[in-house]
Amino acid sequence: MDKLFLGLDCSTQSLTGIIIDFNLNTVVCRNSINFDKELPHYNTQNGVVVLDNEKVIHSYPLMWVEALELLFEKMKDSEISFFEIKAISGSGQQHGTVYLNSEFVRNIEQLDVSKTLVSQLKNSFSRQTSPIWMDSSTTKQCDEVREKLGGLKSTIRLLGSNTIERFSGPQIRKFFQLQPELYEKTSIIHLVSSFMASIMLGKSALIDHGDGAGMNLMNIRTKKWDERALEATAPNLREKLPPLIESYGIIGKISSYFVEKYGFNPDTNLIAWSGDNPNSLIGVGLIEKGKVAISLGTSDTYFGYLQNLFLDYRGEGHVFGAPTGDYMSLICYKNGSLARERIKDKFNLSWEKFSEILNKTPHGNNGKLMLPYFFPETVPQVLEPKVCRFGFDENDIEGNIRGIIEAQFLSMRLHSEWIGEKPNEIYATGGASANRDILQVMANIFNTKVRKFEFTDSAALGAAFRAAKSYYDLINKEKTWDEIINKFIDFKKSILIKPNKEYIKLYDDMLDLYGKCESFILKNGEDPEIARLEFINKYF
Ligand code: XUL
Repeated sequence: MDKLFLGLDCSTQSLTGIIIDFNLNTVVCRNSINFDKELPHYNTQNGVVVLDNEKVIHSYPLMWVEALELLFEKMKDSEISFFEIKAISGSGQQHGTVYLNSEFVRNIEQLDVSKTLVSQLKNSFSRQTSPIWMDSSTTKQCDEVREKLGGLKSTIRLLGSNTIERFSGPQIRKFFQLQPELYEKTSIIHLVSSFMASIMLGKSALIDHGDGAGMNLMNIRTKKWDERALEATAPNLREKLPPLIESYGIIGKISSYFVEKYGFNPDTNLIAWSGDNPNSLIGVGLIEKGKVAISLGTSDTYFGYLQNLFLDYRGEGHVFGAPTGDYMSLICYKNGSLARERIKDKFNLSWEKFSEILNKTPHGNNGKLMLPYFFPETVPQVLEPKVCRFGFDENDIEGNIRGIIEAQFLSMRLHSEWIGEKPNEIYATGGASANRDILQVMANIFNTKVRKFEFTDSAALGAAFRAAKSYYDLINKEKTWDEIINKFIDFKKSILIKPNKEYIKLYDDMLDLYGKCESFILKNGEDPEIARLEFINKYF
């Protein structure tokens, strides 16, 4: 019976696995490993370690491997037989790079089932830690590469994005510049997604067009490694990078290690892994224009499906490959859930209490506005963290709670304008999308309906959908994306949150004001105080 598919998601804070059943049209098994809690010996905080200074943020690839073993140990105790799984795909936090030595491929090819993965892979790294998407330490390298590629516009035209601190290319360049001997000893550089795929495959896996586009190394039109970008980044880089493949490409059969150890079927197909955002695009069923998704996770992202290539020449937005073979647009905020948690924790609140206060506070926050850069931000670019408050201070509970939530959505509305037409519906996903009160603020600020699904694991679900799609194509029982999505995403069971029309004008004006605050702090623009007082007079 061709019915079970596994989707894995190696995210910043956890590794999640879900199995979907095509007969029952539902998720039949879900498990997750939280890195901080379940692998405390790595000493991570929110899945990461801060090295040298707060701009240098890494994680441990060996921790992800250990989490994989732990996850399968947990999942195999469920009633579902791994043997029935027909295909597997996965998702990884984007941009993070894993540096492997010449032992790696031999090690994964010859895994001994009587030993753990960790014990057999620990000598495979030329660098023990992986810089991840939260790292903001490569401004110098970004400038160097951009200049070599002919400046902002030509870089974006070539790669689909400006050179960005967290993207893999500038990170690779920094490693080459600071530790040239270790760079030299690196045989393969993987992304989080292709690294995890390699372990399950028992061979070095390919990088898909979705995640490949987040490296500042892939030509966004030809979807091939770009010679100029490779050369501008580091010497002999092409030899160290795996080839690229379509996101729906089959990369091989599962490694015998997993067959023997956990009872998978040796015929199980592995589909290329991709980044968490491309996976989420399909995981929320976004394959048409006019709708966008907002994922509220460790990072907050705003993304949409693009049938044709469309670029942001201001350099804040990105274009990646989509699982369908087309494109997707995205903007990413580093100040996502960790920034919301800063406020919640400062006042020692539960999420329920946080919501209660949010609901009590008036729309427009009595004219109190926040620029919430608790961490370096990418949209807009802010390299030194700073939190700016207009009309209140850090001890004002109500001001801070509504301040951060309104700031996050005002900023998204302001900075997503390049994507074009206003969306007619927003799909909400990610952990914090479970909070209906936050979604109501989102709906009001965008003046758009927000749809909240039962399921928040959109990246893992998207990976399982991708596994199913490629498998059915392979056995000539093609299913359309719509068929797959409609089987598992029950629009009738989703909740539709409507914008409150009463606040349309207020938030249009507040958007303007927010833009003025941003330009005052970041671009030496005019002091927004008079405009803020006018706003207060008008609405409060
Ligand atoms: C996207 C980005 C983050 C990571 C982590 O560009 O950096 O969303 O994928 O989730």
